Amino acid sequence: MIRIATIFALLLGLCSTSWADERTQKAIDARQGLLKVVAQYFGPIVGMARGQIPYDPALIEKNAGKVAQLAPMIPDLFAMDTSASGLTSDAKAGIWADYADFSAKAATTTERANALVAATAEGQGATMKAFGALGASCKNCHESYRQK
Ligand code: ASC
Repeated sequence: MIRIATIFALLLGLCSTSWADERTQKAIDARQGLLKVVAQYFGPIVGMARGQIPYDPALIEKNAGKVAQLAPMIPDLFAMDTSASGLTSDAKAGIWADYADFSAKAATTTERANALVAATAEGQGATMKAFGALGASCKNCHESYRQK
């Protein structure tokens, strides 16, 4: 009887370990997916800034609006500290050491995405200036919190 109980306890331990890993991997997948969606909306504006695709302020307004909706989800999806999991990710542990700063950086991105939406009414110069500020907020957070 004791041996069977021991085996059950071991199996339960194995199951709960893999259950925890699965939950952690899902959190990592979700936040990586979110940032990929952000990049999908961001990408065409990069193309316009580089002159690779025609300037289209209506599309910038739409896409920047989507980024403004998505950016507040960044702190939500990084709420779980996965730094001790051993699972592969580019997220630096500093995110959870200073989650308030991480969240503030995401909030700056939201503000700047909204500013870009507004700037599309003011011409190409103002739009591209606002886009530069938005890109700088992405870069600023990546430099602090994303592994090279
Ligand atoms: C992107 C992308 C980033 C940002 C950053 C802006 O399209 O994938 O990480 O823009 O390069 O500075």
